[in-house]
Amino acid sequence: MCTAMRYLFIFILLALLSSWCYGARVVHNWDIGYVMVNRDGYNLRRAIGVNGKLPVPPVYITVGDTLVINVVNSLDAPTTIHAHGLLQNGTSYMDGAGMVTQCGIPPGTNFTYEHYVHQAGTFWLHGHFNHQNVDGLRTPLIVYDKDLSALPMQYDEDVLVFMEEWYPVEFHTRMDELLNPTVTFPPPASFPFGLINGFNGNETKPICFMPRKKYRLRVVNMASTEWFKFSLPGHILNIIEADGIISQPLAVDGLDIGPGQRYSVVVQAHNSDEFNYIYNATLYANFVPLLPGLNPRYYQGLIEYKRGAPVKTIAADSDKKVIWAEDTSLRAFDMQPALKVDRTIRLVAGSRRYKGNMTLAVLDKVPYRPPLAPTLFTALSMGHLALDEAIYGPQTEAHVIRHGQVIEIDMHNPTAIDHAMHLHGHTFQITGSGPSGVSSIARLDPAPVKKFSGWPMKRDTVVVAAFHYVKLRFVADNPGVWLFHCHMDVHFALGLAVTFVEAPDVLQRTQSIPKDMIQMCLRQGVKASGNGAGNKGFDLSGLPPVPS
Ligand SMILES: *[C@@H]1O[C@H](CO)[C@@H](O)[C@H](O)[C@H]1NC(C)=O
Ligand SMILES: *[C@@H]1O[C@H](CO)[C@@H](O)[C@H](O)[C@H]1NC(C)=O
Ligand SMILES: *[C@@H]1O[C@H](CO)[C@@H](O)[C@H](O)[C@H]1NC(C)=O
Ligand SMILES: *[C@@H]1O[C@H](CO)[C@@H](O)[C@H](O)[C@H]1NC(C)=O
Ligand SMILES: *[C@@H]1O[C@H](CO)[C@@H](O)[C@H](O)[C@H]1NC(C)=O
Ligand SMILES: [Cu+2]
Repeated sequence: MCTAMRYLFIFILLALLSSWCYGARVVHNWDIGYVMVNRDGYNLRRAIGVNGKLPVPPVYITVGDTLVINVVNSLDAPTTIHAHGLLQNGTSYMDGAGMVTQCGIPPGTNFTYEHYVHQAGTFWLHGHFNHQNVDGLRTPLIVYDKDLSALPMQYDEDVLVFMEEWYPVEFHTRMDELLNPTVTFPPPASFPFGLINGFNGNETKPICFMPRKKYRLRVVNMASTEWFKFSLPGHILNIIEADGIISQPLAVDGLDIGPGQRYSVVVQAHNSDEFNYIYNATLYANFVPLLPGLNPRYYQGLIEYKRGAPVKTIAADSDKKVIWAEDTSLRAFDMQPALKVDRTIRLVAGSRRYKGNMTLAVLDKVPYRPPLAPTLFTALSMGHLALDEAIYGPQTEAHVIRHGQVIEIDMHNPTAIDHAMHLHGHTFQITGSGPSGVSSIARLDPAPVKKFSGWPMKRDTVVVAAFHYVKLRFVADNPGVWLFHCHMDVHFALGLAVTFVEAPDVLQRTQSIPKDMIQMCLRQGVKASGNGAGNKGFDLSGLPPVPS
């Protein structure tokens, strides 16, 4: 072997080794700005796109890669990007939660997110400042596995099915209508259209199947308030993943997916290409009236085995019960038993009327409102006072949790509306669920406790059904500041959120805010240190009063 060849060989070997050990650096440049789009076939409206486009193209990486997103903010408002489901272990400041882990990126400036991705699975990226996700700033993030043989089922091809809802007006317009006591409920823009893979519902492109192959369909609900039911009559859906966690395979007829949730299902294609098939995607909501043509909205797409082949209609079998996947019917593949609880935090969702007949939402005591300094910056700058919940300001609903403890969230939903609860920085075990006898004035009736035998599923977003509770457990092994909030943006905007300040003492020893993130605050006159009001000690003057 000649020298040059040998060097080339060593170089290739090194490149291979480094990409194996450290993964690739995958760089995306995102210029976030307004676009005028007609996505539903009726309404030309202003929306938020990336590089002048909507939908934002999905992002694909492999586990071990570093995902770099260079954001340029061309909006006239601050922006942030959250990687939904990535745990940000050691990098809480990269979580992108506006005024929780960072100030918004000011208009006309740029900022680079760097994510060291150690989790394979189905995630998504979305705006997390003033609900810009609802106006289009959202896209799937697919993290491919390196070693498929470790999965409970094998497959040949990966297929993405991402669904969104699309409203005729911008989010702030809907919120104004909702908060206006003179506008009767439901406000005019309450019945969105559904988008599938970026296209207006029924106009979506066919999904191509080849006979005998196995497909992993990654089904993502990026909707901000609505649910999707997804089914593929004539095929069985074998769930193997939910929210980035591998599950024991579970065969179902369909998925019932809450806002923010994701599933991977392995589907065995038929042996012949004689027929094409239909899949159903139904958009629905239970917080507005059911109205024919408006709620639910039924959509169909084609599973195309051969172009032009006849569509095989599968008559609904009235004898057979259709099995829909539920959050609580899954088991984790790693068979981790339920954790032993050190501390239970009881949270009760509710909605209350405040001054001016405004109805706001609460998850604990008061409607969540962002503080005047990002909560993470408070946790890092207040020394030993960071362990005192009071310094974060009452509106942040801060719960300080201790390093290493197993936390149980005992979440009750005594409202007539389902909520899709998302925890940043952790996946949680779902260890119990059932009807909740807790009324909004916190009366506790004995509720049957559904014991979860076996291996509780872990995920990052759970649907807490109306008049039900769930118990969620996680180890506080990820120091940082993590939001726990309803992923229905309307509810989140009304206040349905709390903040977990996890191990601020450890955080202070192990993490510090990059200088450019401090500058980002100061440049726009936002406090980058101090308590929740950006002041010293317990002086919270300047914080807006708690709604009464
Ligand atoms: C991003 O900001 C840096 C420094 O603030 C600047 O040098 C660079 O040109 C900016 N890049 C873009 C694409 O705006
Ligand atoms: C799929 O949609 C069609 C048409 O709306 C309906 O007849 C059929 O029952 C649906 N199947 C499932 C499993 O939802
Ligand atoms: C989509 O197509 C199906 C089947 O033709 C139809 O039943 C449904 O109403 C359509 N949905 C919308 C929103 O137009
Ligand atoms: C609030 O509602 C009550 C009863 O529904 C009504 O009497 C009152 O005038 C309303 N107040 C405002 C400020 O709209
Ligand atoms: C974070 O990293 C630490 C150290 O490697 C580990 O012990 C802990 O389990 C991790 N936490 C999460 C949530 O991944
Ligand atoms: Cu909700």
